[in-house]
Amino acid sequence: MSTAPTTPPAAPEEAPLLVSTEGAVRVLTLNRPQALNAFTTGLLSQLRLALDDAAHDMNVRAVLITGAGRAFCAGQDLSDPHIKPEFDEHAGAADGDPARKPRAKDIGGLLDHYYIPLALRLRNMPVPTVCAVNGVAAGAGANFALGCDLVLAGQSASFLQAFSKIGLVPDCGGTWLLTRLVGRARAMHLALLGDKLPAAEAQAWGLIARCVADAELQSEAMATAQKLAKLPTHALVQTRHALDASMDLEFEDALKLEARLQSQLGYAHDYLEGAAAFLSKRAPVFKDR
Ligand code: T3D
Repeated sequence: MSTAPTTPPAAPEEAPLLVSTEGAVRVLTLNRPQALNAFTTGLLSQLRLALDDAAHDMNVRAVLITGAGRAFCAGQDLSDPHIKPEFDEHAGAADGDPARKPRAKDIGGLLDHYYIPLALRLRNMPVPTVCAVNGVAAGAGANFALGCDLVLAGQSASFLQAFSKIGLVPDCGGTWLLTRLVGRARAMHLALLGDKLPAAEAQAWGLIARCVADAELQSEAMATAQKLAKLPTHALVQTRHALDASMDLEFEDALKLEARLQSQLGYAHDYLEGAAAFLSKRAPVFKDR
């Protein structure tokens, strides 16, 4: 008796996100190198859960995000069935045939459901975040990177607002981040043309903190994250809050916000520890989160 041939099960895709810990630094590595680490809904969900987990783990004092392979992230995976346009069936209509009409999908819904919670989760992390951009960062991949507190990029990395080339506007916080980081003229240049901005120019423009040699990127980024992890975490996070808020405040209101934050921080363990350690010429041990 013969049995019908069976199709071997497809090899499961490797974990799209790798999570590890070095000391007090949680490392998240986007891991879809065959698609330049493009975001699928699965990867977006895992990333958000991993950030939630880092936020709630009191042993974590900094998060480092990077990509596997030659790219950091090519933005939304345009072949993801959740967003790929479907085509109305039409007898004889082939690819390129004007009779073959794409059926619209709700991209805004995808943003509401996946990207907005992720971007907010990243921006409101209770610990500092570092991004090591190891190659091209495009579309939402670029803006996710730029949403981190400190962005380092390897010399061969580049940033591109790929949206205009496919008929969209910058998302994942791009409109807000770009204007604040590089000003309107350069934000418009990046957003309208969608050209690659090499890492060295990105540093010169003030888009990122540092461009380093490719071979040194991961060690530099880890050293930066470890350094942040030893600093007073809560004060760092309040610094992020004050700097972001300052863009929309009058000078006097910024002064008042600073005073209010110092009032809170001045009663906290880390300030008392920092001042005491300075006066007794020893290294401080910060604890607040
Ligand atoms: O629905 C929505 O769109 C809403 C969400 C929007 C947020 C967004 O992020 S929109 C922007 C989406 N991203 C892009 O438009 C970027 C598309 N990719 C590129 O422009 C180029 O790939 C890069 C400039 C990033 C890199 O170019 P290059 O020459 O180094 O690599 P490549 O040959 O173009 O790509 C290598 C492979 O990755 C290739 O697959 P293959 O041919 O080897 O099997 C390519 O198809 C794949 N890939 C690259 N980007 C994406 C992708 N696959 C799916 N989605 C991608 N975004």
